[in-house]
Amino acid sequence: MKLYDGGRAPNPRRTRVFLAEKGIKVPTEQVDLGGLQQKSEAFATINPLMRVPALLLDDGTVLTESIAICRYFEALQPDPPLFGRGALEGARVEMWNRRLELHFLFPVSHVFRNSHPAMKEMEVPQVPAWAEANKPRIIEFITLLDRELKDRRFVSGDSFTVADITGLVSVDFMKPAKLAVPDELVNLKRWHAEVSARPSASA
Ligand SMILES: N[C@@H](CCC(=O)N[C@@H](CS)C(=O)NCC(=O)O)C(=O)O
Repeated sequence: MKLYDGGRAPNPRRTRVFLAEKGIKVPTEQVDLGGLQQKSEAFATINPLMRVPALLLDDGTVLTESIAICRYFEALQPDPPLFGRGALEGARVEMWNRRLELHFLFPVSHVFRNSHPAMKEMEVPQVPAWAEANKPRIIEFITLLDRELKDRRFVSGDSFTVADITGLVSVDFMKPAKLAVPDELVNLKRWHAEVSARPSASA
């Protein structure tokens, strides 16, 4: 088994944090995104979408999409449960993870990819107006998230789940996108401080 990883990029980081929470170690190979190694012929045969993470299994099967990879490991090692326990909890985790992806991680990614000079060769064409259009959407969503976190410890309930991992990488990805969490979002800041202090956060 081999995990194709991508340094500080948010999606490979989601998988690494997930594995660290589970205490699972997987041999990894770094794909140099800055050097556009993901677009090489060799990597395109592993993932034709030319993105990381990608997990190569011993029988040659390749899994891509960070959450699909996380689900694979969840099934192999259910403890600690990071996709919830039972029908309702599982659905709530899925709901919050999707909400965070669609309304937080992806918009922050759009801002970064469409405004940062270092992304010129990866995001073709760069559309600065799309970066600008996403900024108020991010603030609107994290304001909602802040209200939700007023009454609970983690994103989807009382337990740390994959939705917290998506939230953690999204908040941290705001920095290179030159975005900041407004000071008044105190519940979001409290939650971020707590999840950042987990040993897995540095994975
Ligand atoms: N939906 C995919 C997204 C994968 C993705 O976009 N990965 C980025 C790094 S965060 C990438 O490989 N970018 C390379 C590129 O755009 O050329 C997932 O969840 O894994």
